[in-house]
Amino acid sequence: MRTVNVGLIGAGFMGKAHSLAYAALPMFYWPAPAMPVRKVVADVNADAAAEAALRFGFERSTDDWRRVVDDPEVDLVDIATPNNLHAEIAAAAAAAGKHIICEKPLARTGAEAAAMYRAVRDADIVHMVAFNYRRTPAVALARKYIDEGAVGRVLNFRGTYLQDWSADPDSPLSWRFQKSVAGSGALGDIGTHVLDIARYLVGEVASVNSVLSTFIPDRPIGGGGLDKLGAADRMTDAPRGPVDVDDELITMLRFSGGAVGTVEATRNAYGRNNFLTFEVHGTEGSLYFNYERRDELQVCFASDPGDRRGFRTVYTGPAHPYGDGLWPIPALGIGYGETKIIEAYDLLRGIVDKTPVSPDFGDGYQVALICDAITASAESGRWVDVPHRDA
Ligand code: NAI
Ligand code: SOE
Repeated sequence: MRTVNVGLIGAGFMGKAHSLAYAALPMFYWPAPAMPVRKVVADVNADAAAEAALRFGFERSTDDWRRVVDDPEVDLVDIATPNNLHAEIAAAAAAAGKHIICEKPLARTGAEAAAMYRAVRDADIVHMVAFNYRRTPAVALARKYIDEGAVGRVLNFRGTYLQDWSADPDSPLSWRFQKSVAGSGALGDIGTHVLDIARYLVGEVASVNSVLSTFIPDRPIGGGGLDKLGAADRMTDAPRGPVDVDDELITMLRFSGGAVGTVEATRNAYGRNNFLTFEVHGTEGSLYFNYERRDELQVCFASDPGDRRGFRTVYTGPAHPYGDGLWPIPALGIGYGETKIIEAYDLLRGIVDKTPVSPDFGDGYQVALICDAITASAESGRWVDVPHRDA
């Protein structure tokens, strides 16, 4: 069986999730498209890199990402660093002819994403942006219902991504609150996941009318390079630094196909954890998904008898998208790890079959253009058109 040698850059939360996916992929999908080999892991923190090699099962470690990109043994570069490093690493990896998976958001701005897209477009490589939530089987099932016309013409998409890990003003000023590193706040960090799903289910976003708000203007400095996402790190006595990104996004959307929609995103909504939801209303029915109940897709059809009409629950299992490799009984439980295993599976299939994967850097670039338009709209208070990415 063919092997694909992986060079992972960034040994934090996503480094762990991606490593798990490479290890577990052949256990779930067999025969695997290729055997992923965890070759080398890099982290700017040498101790973290060495520890990751042990914990995540890599043969070697380094504190210099360039050694991963330049490594002749590496076939696939996996970018799991904070957002400010995505562009430079991706450009170097493309120039070295490596396949690339890059965490979301692809870039901090549309211009940065454009450069990344151009770097990979003409290279003979597979490139993927890690919007993994669209690979939740229930989300893929929603797409199937829409493609088959089961809900008719889509009229409305109502999406949210609500969390509460940064609601405490004394949780640290991690890289996610620094524009120079993150690019934006809730918008880029979690709003982009919903925008990806909106494009996946409904199509291109044509224009936006948006509000971006920052409610917690400063936070305690410290906590190191790793973002512990609010856990355990309440820092009441530390000096504080400015937050220069948004805490909250609210945007209206107009889709090219005529549908309308809204997206809300915040990491400060007490009681919400990974509340990534969408409701799709069409001329023939409705769909509802909530990641906190991710085995379930709620469906309602106009064709149901009037006295029986209402949402009913489909539990995803072997009969549904990606179900052949997952657990044998519906509702045994799809987890975050499974979405990353499916992502790795599709990526390796693309590499082996030499076929494009989705979402790719073009999709990541288009989402970055939507984010730019949202920022411009929030500044002007007006509707702003979203340009289509240049080919
Ligand atoms: P993290 O803070 O947990 O880990 C980042 C790691 O990158 C740290 O170990 C840090 O030392 C390392 N790093 C920083 N500079 C580096 C450099 N120059 N060279 C090598 N390593 C370096 O961050 P997390 O949560 O893993 O986020 C990483 C990326 O993944 C971000 O782009 C984020 O937006 C994305 N993400 C995506 C998720 C998804 O569901 N798809 C979930 C969480 C994060
Ligand atoms: C923090 O908001 C975070 O880790 C995001 O960065 C991820 O993209 C999301 O999947 C989970 O939450």
